[in-house]
Amino acid sequence: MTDYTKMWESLGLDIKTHDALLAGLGKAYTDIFLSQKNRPEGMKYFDFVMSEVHGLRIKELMDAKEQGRVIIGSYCVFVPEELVLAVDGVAVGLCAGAEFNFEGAETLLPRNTCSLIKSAFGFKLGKVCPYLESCDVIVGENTCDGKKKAYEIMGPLVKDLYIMDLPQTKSEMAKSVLKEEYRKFIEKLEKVSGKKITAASLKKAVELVNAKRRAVKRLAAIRAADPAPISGLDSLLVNQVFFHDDPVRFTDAVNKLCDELEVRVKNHNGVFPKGTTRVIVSGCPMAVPNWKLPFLIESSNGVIVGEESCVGERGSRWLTEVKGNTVDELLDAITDRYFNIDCAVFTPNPSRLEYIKEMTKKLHAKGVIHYSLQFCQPYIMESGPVEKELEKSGIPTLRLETDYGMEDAGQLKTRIEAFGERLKKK
Ligand code: BJ8
Repeated sequence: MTDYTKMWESLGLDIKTHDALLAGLGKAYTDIFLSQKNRPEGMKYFDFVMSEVHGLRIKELMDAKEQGRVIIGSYCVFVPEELVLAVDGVAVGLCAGAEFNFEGAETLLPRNTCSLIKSAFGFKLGKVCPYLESCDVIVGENTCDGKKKAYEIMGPLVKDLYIMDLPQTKSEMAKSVLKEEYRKFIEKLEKVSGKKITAASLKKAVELVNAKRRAVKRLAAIRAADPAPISGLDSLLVNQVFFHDDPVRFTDAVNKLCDELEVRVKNHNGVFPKGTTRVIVSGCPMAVPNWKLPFLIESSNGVIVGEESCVGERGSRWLTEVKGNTVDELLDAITDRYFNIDCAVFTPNPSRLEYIKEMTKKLHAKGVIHYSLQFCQPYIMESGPVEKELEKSGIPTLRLETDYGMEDAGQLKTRIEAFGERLKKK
């Protein structure tokens, strides 16, 4: 095994704490992922990516930097990867899914902040995230109030925090605000990279990201089969790796996995028996290594067949139409694409509810588990009306609120099992 200690030291990581974090991550991965039965062969690639997530991939980022490419980190699917690729940059997702150094985070943030934000701060203050430390620019997008205010506090802690303002309604004026923000982001990218975006470079980037999204859409569609050819845990992992891996290599690996899964479907070869209770998980994004809820569901005789989440279909279901011959025309197409994203920070947000219903139908799910992180106002607030409407449409719904800790695991499991009993009678 390659020793990356020197590279991590050069990034200013706290080696002892980082070693402990990697050991914990490796154990959790073995217990949760490698213990699954009859996994697709194609998941070996993702096992490898995870085993090298702080190693080889970071080395690739360092090599890219040496070649003069910029590394742009972000915390939200509203930050267009296409624009980063169009200056030959590398885009990396920075959301963190582990309860790490929350005591440190709470010296700067209120206790009642969601785990996703606390985790980002815990990783920064604990000096354990090589992605964060590799970034030339970190984009902080103004979405929920928690993130907005947290970025004000994060600013002095990082090298270059770029704030992107986002609209919160779906009016025409809001769309023009989004386009203007993306235009300003282009200016920033051109400045830090020293490269100009052209229609050709932007078109190429759009096609590259479309290919990546097409591959995960293909995976999402295959999951309509019963028996399920892949677990929800493994599918989530693919969607998490989406934010870290090289886009071309990732697309290729997902398509290979899909080839295998299509054969499985033909042969009625599943990871769970036919007729296993099928659910959709909807709500807050689950960043690596947040596998808590899927693990609880799939170890309670259920299978997750779709994620209505930014680490899932909300983040990838729309493609960008490749139309236009100028940067401005292509930017219109990009804005159109991103403006569809139905994050709960938008008001009103009816398309999200409609899509949960659509997913439930097309993936033959029996019910929906709505997942909110504690203190996440947008998703907790939206979960009440979502539950009411889904139940009215005959879709049983379980609303869960949790965090990254394991203290409530037993209680959650009991509720999930009771919900499973309800679904069996449906
Ligand atoms: S587009 S969901 S990635 S903002 S969990 S930090 S909302 S308090 S993550 Fe998100 Fe973009 Fe929307 Fe998607 Fe705030 Fe809630 Fe915390 Fe959240």
